[in-house]
Amino acid sequence: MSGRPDADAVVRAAVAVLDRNWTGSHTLPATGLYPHQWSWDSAFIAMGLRHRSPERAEQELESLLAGQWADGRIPQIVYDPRRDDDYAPGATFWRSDELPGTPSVPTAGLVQPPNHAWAAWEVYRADPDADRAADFARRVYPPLVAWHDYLTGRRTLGRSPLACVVHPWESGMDNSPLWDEALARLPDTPRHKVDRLDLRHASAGERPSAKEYGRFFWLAEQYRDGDCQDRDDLPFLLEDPTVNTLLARSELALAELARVVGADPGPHREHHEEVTDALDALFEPALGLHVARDVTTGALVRRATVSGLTPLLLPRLPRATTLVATALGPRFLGGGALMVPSYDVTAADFDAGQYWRGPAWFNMTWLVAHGLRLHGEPGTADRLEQNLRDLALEHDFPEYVDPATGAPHGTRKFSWTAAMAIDVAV
Ligand code: 9WN
Repeated sequence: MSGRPDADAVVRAAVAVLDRNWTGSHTLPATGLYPHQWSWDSAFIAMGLRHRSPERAEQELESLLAGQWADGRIPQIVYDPRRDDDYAPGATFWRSDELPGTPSVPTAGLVQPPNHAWAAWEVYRADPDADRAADFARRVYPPLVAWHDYLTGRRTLGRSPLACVVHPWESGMDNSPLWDEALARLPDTPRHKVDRLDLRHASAGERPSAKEYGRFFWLAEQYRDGDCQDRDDLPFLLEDPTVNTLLARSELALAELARVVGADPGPHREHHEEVTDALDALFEPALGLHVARDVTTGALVRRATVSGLTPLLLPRLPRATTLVATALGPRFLGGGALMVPSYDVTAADFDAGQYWRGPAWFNMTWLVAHGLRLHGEPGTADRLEQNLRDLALEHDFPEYVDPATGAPHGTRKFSWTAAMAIDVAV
């Protein structure tokens, strides 16, 4: 995609953002609002960093892996203890050091979507130093296998090969409409005082509501007080399309890494197929895309969100033609959106500025663009990627944008926005 006049300017500015947010061992999602290391952010960041410094991209992923638990989970957040007063819930909320099998660094007990093995494979491929790349592959393959084993062993709580999320934070799409009904069944009164430290850095209208935060904290408290054990009677248990799509996509990457390190790629390919097939249970014909399944009630959550478009990343997806039509149709891109809205623009409660309830995010647009290219829509993929990098540069790498106008929202100098912009500009 080289040759476009401002590609260099995009890369230069994006690299400056990643340099600014680099701590020496990992990249903060954004200084201020997110002062620790976040799991799926680091994998997206590594995807962009690999073009400028494969070595730093390797360090980014390995610094996250230093937070892995003995049961294989890669935590949502690896805390920097020096910044524990800057984000809630912090390390003192989780008290991970009091549990057996936890690492020496403090972490959250929850997880985030598994895009790590995919990122590790892309970083490996981008590293021109063959010895360094091979060493990296040898070091990361076993912990990445353990991570997938955790998801497929302890998290398949819905009598299906699909992994469950036990908290909205685990989906990475915290206040997505997919979680409304399940959250409505929960109390919004945690014992822990809900510190809204986030509101120092972002306006209330752009962040989850007080009620949502009450429920987020209540649920996190329940999970922590149960020693972060995964049981099928947890109060929030859902199967999410993006979590499982990234699991399946990452299994393909693990199969490639297995080949490199002399392990058997067969089980990874088989698991890829199994999750791809199982995802069909989340397909909702009336909406033309995948939705979440509430394991507690057994019901599908009939809301069209960007999560339900990401199965397009899977090469052998049976519903690909329908998903492409839905992506290009009135709920998402049909009205001329510049990037992919996080929620159905035709829904009565669509809100173009409210976090995961309407705005377009750069990581999700990048994922959907990949999927559209894979399934025969290169023109739309190119247009989305062009808009992605242009809006990123124009608005100082915002967290998310109004999908119709491109108006920026949330924090600025946001790391994965910069990383995605580098990836599509080089
Ligand atoms: C909770 C760091 C994270 C992203 C999530 C995004 C937001 C955190 C928050 O920021 O979530 O994990 O405080 O709102 O929703 O996807 O990983 O960038």
